[in-house]
Amino acid sequence: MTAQYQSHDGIAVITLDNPPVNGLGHSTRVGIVEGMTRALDDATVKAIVITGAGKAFSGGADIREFGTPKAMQEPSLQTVIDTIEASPKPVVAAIHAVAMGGGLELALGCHYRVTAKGAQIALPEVNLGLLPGAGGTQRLPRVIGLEAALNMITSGNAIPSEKFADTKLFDHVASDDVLPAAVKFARNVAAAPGQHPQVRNLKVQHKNAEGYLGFARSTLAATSQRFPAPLKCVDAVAASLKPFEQGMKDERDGFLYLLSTPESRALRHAFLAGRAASKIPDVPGDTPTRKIAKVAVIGAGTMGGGISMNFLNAGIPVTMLEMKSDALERGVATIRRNYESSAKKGKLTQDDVEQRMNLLRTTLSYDDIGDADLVIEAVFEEMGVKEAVFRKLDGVMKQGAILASNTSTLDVNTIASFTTRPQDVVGMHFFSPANVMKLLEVVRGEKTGKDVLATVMQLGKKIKKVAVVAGVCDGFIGNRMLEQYSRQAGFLLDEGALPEQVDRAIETFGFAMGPFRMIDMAGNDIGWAIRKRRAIEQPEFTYSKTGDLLCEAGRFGQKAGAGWYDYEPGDRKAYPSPQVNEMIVRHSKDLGIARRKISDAEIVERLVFALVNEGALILEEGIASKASDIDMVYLSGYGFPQFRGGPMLYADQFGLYNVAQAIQRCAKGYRGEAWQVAPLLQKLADEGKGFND
Ligand code: T1G
Repeated sequence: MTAQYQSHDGIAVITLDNPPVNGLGHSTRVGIVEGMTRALDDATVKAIVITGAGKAFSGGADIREFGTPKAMQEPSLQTVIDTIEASPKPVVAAIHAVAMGGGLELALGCHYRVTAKGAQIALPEVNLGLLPGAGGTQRLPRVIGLEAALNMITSGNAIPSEKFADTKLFDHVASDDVLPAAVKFARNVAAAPGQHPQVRNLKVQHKNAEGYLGFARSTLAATSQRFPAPLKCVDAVAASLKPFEQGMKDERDGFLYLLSTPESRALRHAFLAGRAASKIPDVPGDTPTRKIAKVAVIGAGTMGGGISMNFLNAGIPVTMLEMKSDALERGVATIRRNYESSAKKGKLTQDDVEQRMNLLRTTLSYDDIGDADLVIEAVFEEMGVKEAVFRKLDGVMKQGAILASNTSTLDVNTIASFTTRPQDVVGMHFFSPANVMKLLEVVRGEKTGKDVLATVMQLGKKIKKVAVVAGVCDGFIGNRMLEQYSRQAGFLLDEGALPEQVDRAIETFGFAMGPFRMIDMAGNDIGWAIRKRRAIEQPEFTYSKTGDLLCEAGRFGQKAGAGWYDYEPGDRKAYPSPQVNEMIVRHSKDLGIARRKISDAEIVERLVFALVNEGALILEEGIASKASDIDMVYLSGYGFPQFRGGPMLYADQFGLYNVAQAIQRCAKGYRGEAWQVAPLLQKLADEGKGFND
């Protein structure tokens, strides 16, 4: 049972005990009801305290249970809360650390609430595409008011409990251990005469509820087009103005509606996927990690500077090494400029800026970095340069230092072979701008030590990155899939589409930026270099020639003032280019292709399923250990729409049978050789399964 029962000297204590965060899964719900029954049957028990073991009072309903029969199996959370609220003996919630979602709703069903100072409370269901479904939208407005409740519920933000010390949400704020304080409080109220308060009997007062709710709706409508939950939250909170039972019914209807939406499935998947990413199948969770107290970064350019900032932000000292002092000065100046601009926006104080800059050291000599615990090289992307750096590092770095490469395309096993310590070598692929982008691909070499992986994954969390382990292959996970996506984007131009149509179609699907606007921003010469390399190494890898024609015309993108689109000086807006579109149409003619009208649906299908099919190959080859890791790569590093949960989850929701059918149709079309259904995709489709099952 994941809820314990004790009673002592007239006070029963029910302790939620379902690590890691006392999720209110079925067994915990059973434990609470059984505890309540024992307490009510025991005449010596005068009052009941509910508390949580470990690091939380409760993190809410068990997200892992959603979509399984247990989620709705009685006693439901609603039943548990009704049992508590109807108790003739007073029930006191003793809250510490975290009371979120269903956990806070459980406390709201109690007659009294005692909280420890600093405990974080929240109704974050909206972040999962849901609304509080166990009375939170009805009880919270009754204790803290309509506006404060609506803000908490639609933002999902965690708030220190003492902020509500003067409201009916809390009856007492304990300055130290909350359980003894709650037991003492329970003993006092047990002795008090009369009915114990029930939140449901309070009334919601607001001088202009309709006006306020209308304003809230229009504000939220502007920012939540692709997410149905926020507006449903407003509807549920609005129902708190009705009689309680009616309001509870409205809340239930809204919750059940949202539970079945693809957006909620996507957001719940992303929540669990984000936490699963740090679990590496063959690396035990208790693998000892190395202490990372000092970091060295080789290279003070855009990447080196951005990488350094991640560690400075986390309070870890960095020594940045360059070959020339003017490059170092430029690098330091850029870092300071970035911090100053954050300070101007109020994101940092001036003290924060100075504190971080004071953690930064620079040097021109490798001799100064030998005592760093981790060194990350961000030098020119050429194997010869990497070799020189790693041979040098092998000679100067202390034993036990981790030697990391920020390479985005080169073979980490080859890089490791330049050292006498391949077990200490790992890839840490940051994405530009490295101090902003959340994704960090941790590239595992054949000989990379398990403790090195465990250390880097733990460090990734500390520097607030989404760290995902990738095996060694060309492009790791993200870029390898992106190459297939880009190939299809080019082929669509050959066949009849234009850049602005392709971009608009995929941006309507939800991508932050379409392929042509994106490559114009990154630089068309990057793809050009890859295609030239492919032409030598893998001539069977064909591409549309339009990208080469563009580069031959010097149209490298925004940085050249012209790319797939035209750009005006000082204006980042992409204007469709008549010159480029004529070039595309002329190229189709040269190929003898009769251009055809291509639907937006086909554009989306070809681009997204190109990602999915390559993702299936990546899974098969073990480059990614789970489909949810691939989803995290695309959600956190490539602008895949959050409300769709990542390419692999999107394919699951589309149905892998249908995905396979679509790919087979593409294989019969132009450049069909690019389309072979990945064996794993076909296998799962045949079995009626999904990647994330
Ligand atoms: N259900 C299941 N597992 C959960 C969980 C939950 N609610 N919350 C956390 N975990 C797991 C998480 O996957 C990870 O697992 C471990 O706990 C530590 O999490 C009816 C319907 C509570 C602030 O949205 O915000 O109630 O990787 O790394 O940084 O109205 O977890 O160790 O295997 O995040 O200390 C609403 C979500 C649910 C809260 C702790 N509740 N959780 O943060 O640890 S819906 C939430 C959090 C609901 C009702 C509705 C945070 C935390 P593993 P962690 P942390």
